[in-house]
Formats: sequence, structure tokens, C-alpha cells
Amino acid sequence: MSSTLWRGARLATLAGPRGWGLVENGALVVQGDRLLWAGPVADLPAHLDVTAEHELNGALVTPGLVDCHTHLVYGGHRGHEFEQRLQGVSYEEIARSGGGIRSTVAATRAADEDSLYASTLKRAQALMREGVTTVEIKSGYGLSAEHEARCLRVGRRLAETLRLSVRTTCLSAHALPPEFAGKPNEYISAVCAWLPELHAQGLVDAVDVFCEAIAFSPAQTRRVFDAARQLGLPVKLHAEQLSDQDGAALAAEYNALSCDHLEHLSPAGVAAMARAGTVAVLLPGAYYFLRETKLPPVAALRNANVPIAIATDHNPGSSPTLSPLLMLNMACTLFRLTPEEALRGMTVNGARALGLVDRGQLVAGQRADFAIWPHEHPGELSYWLGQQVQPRVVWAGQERVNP
Ligand code: DI6
Ligand code: FE
Repeated sequence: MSSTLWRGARLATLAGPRGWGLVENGALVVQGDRLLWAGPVADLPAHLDVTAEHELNGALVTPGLVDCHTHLVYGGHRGHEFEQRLQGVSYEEIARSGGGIRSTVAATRAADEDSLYASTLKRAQALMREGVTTVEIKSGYGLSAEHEARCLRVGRRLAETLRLSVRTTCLSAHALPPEFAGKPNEYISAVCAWLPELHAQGLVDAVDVFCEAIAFSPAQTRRVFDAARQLGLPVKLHAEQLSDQDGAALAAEYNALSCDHLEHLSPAGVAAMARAGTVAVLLPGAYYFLRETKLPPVAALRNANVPIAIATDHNPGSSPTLSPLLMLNMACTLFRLTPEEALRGMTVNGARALGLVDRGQLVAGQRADFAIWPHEHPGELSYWLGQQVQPRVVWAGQERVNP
């Protein structure tokens, strides 16, 4: 089978458990949608059947970015709540008075599927322009069987039209919709009842819950996780974002792929995640935008060898950003990650948070998803603040035109 050679690159392979895995004057050999070989040009195997060759003149190449936590599908925006919060009203107060997630639910239900698709497409394209090759997309602004299905279908449609890998997550337990006001347990029963139907339609890759004082309790979370387990679906959790609910330990019991946010994570939660191999997804955009002050326990996560991922958490209420690179910067400045940890967080560990082991490092056998940057060193991906850079991107072995 013929292959394509990319040569003359500075590779940040991220091979192995730590370090950049830098290769000077490196080469990638791509066959189909896979990397057949990665290493120094000097060691290129002989007798390769190369039919196309690209000289990169020393450009930096990293694995494609994996944004493992987004709420990309929604109608409207929440600029008015941003102003309220600037005047001192808290995110929780806005949520309790019927705004917040529920105001986006109203706007999402009012939009038809094509306009939801059109607005989500623009957002997905913005992520792609910054080097994203795999994105997770959650539902959670529909909150009925019909509207959740619609949001998840938008995710699937994007995967069909864009040169982008999409994983969908059902987050129906995100907030209580108005028709279930005062009846959270009944709403959870409804979610557990429609999950098999959404799954049967092929719309769900994982199941998530917002476990929080302003959302759902650990007991309610458990009921959704039991329903997911019955269907053989992996789970993730919005855990310990605004308070410690012991959500991470609960999620670890279910071998959760990831626990996300985690500002209020306890030492017991860290230990439970370490035992279960659950990824800690840190979301500096939400921390920044909600002006939080309690930092996630990065040192404890590190010491316990919990893999750390970084994502945009793009959503209209708490993290309206479409810049994965800005998140890398914030992961370093706000959370004190090293630039290498930050990049691992949006490549190999982001993939792990989605249960994907076939991407995130430039090593033979992995998917040929990579980004070519106009930088000298991979640390620059998190160093430049608000950089406007559009890398060349190879997805599934072929160069993709920037949308
Ligand atoms: N945590 C978040 O930060 C987002 N969802 C969640 O469970 C916020 C969603 C929103 O405010 O619209
Ligand atoms: Fe989120």
C-alpha cells in the first residue's frame, strides 16, 4: 500500500508517559488514516512505497487537538447574564431564579434543527481552525426526549459533513426543565426511560450528569449511571465544580471515563479516581469566566498519577470560548500546569477522557491526526496569549482545508 511522507518537521510526539518526545528533523509516514512510522528522517526505513512527499522546513508538528468537553449545541446566548454577574449576581442565584441553563433550554427548544445545526457548525469550524481533530459534544439544552435527540443528531450530522471526529455525550441530567419543576426524581425517571431510545438510534457514545447543589444529587446521578450501565454505555461526570458532593468517588465506582471541573475535589475523591483510572478534565475557561477562586487540586492529582485533560467546556453560560489554545494558556497561568502537561491534556489525555486510545501521540499505529504549527517549540502553544494561529491540519491521513 502506498504512503505519504511528511519530512523535515520538529515533532512533539508526546510518546511515552512524560516529556515532549521531541524529534528534530523528524518524519511521519502516513498510510491510509494511520501513522505507519514516526521518527528522525535519518532513520527512515528503506523500501517505503512513498507516492507523495511534503517538506515541512522545520515546522513544529503535534498530535491533533482533542477537545474532550464541550456543550456545542444550543440556541441563543447569555450576554445579559454576563452583565448581571458583573454587577454581583452569582451564577447560582441566576440558575435558582430560572435563568442560567434553563434560559438556554428555552432558546434551544425554540430553534429548529437546521438552525441549531448551522450555529453549531460555525462553532465546530472555529475549533477546527485552531487544530482540533476530535471533539466531544454534549446534549443538555433540550431536556426532553425529542429535543435531546435533536441536539445529539446535530452532533452526528457534523461528523458526517466535517473532517472531524465527533463523540456525543448524553447530558440530559443537566438541569430541571420547567415542566418538571419541583419533581427532580420524576425527571430522572424520564431521562432513564428515554436513554435506551436515544441509544437505540445510535446517538449516544457516553452519558454525563451535572452533579451539584443547583442540579442533581448523588442519588439521582446513581440512577442515571445505572441506566447507562444497563446499556453498556460509559459514564462521565460534572463533579465538584461549585461544591464537594463526593461525585468523583461515586463516578469512580462506575469506572467513569472522566470527572470534569473538580475545583472542590477532596483527597478521597482524588484517591478514588486514581484507583479507577478516571481522567481529571480541568476546565480553566469556566473557572476564569465564573471568577472562581478555589483551584482544582492539581498537585494531588499529579501525585496520585491521575491523568489530567484540558478542554474548552464551550457553553454559553460559563465558558463561551472557542479557543483551545487560550485554554492551554489558562491551564498554565491559572492552574499551574506545565506547558507540556497542558498539551498532553488536550491530546493524549483528552482522548483517554473519551475512551479513545488510538490518538493523541505521534507514534506508529495511531491515527494520522496532526497539526503543523508556525512555531519553534511546543511550549509556544500555551505561551502566546490570545494568539491567532491557524495550523495546517492532517485528519485521518489527509490534509484538511481550514474551514
Ligand atoms: N457546568 C458548566 O460549567 C456548564 N454546564 C455544567 O454542568 C454550564 C452550562 C451553562 O451555564 O449553560
Ligand atoms: Fe461542562
